[in-house]
Amino acid sequence: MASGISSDKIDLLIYGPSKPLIEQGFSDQYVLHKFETLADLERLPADIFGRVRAIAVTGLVPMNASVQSRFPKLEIISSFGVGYDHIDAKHAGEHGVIVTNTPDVLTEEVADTALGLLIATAREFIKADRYVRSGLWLTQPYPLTVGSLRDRKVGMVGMGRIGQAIARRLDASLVPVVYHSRKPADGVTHQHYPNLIEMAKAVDTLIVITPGGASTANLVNAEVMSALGPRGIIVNVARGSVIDEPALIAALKSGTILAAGLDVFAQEPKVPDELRAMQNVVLLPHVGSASVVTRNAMDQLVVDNLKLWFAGKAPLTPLPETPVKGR
Ligand code: NAP
Ligand code: 8YV
Repeated sequence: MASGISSDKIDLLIYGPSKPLIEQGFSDQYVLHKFETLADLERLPADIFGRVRAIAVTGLVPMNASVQSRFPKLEIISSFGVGYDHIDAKHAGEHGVIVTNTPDVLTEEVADTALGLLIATAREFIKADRYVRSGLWLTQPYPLTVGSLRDRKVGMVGMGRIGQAIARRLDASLVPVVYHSRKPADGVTHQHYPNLIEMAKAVDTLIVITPGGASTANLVNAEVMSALGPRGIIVNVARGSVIDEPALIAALKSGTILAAGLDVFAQEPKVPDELRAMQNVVLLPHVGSASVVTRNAMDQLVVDNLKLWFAGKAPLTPLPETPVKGR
């Protein structure tokens, strides 16, 4: 994309997967530089590092302290997605750089995905679809599923924006819900468990919807899976890092838990062969928010946050780690 003399124009780096709506969202007041990977970033002409004032991060590419510190004039990072475990927000805050994300506009879509994934896992929809396609239905009916929502109690791991939207869907489906988070969520009447193991003992289903990053790494571990027990179903729409993936594979193999529905993995897009070979898992390629309508809304929010900043106004969705002052 364009580079060269930018004088009074705003140099904006678009970093990550191609996103036409974001790339087309800026007037000729902006000079756009586009790079998809960290390796591409290394090939950026040296003079551009000193000119970039804004970075639009369009995917889960690393935006750590060492990448940020390459841009001495950086004012704002506008990131696509609500999760920001790929961005060192603390470093940005300490260096006066604002970081924005895209909360709320994807909440209902991700909640739909979580409920769909839970039902598909419990009622074996993907396996049953394969049964029809293979012609086996002509020989005998599909076996009754051991899993059902009718006799389940769900423990939400995380009860923020998306967790609450999932809980509303479960309430409507008459499925009892409790939750674990570090502190009780404002305005939520479901029972709160400060201790995840205690909650796992009290339920048979976990839906994981916390942020990723250090504070939640391997939060759902072998001990939690044992506490959940042999009827246990785990749905993860958070980040792969929140579940101890080798422990999950072992628990699924040994019957320590029944099944899992996973939208996210530890080393995306690599999914362990062992998981891919299992019949008691439903595997999605990180599509929680991935509809045209929701992704368009996320793209638009990335653009709006940047434009507001350069119009001298406060962006709509700054992170708590980088509060906007004086606008
Ligand atoms: P949110 O409103 O900030 O909610 C986060 C919830 O997690 C809160 O209840 C929070 O409560 C809890 N939490 C945070 N750290 C925790 C910890 N260490 N232990 C236990 N609970 C913890 O965020 P959101 O908008 O619901 O989004 C949640 C996450 O979903 C995102 O960060 C992202 O990783 C993931 N996501 C995935 C997809 C997808 O495509 N699969 C799409 C969107 C989002 P406390 O602070 O009280 O602990
Ligand atoms: C995106 C997500 O798929 O918002 C999030 O946290 O995980 C998803 O909506 C992800 O950000 C990809 O860039």
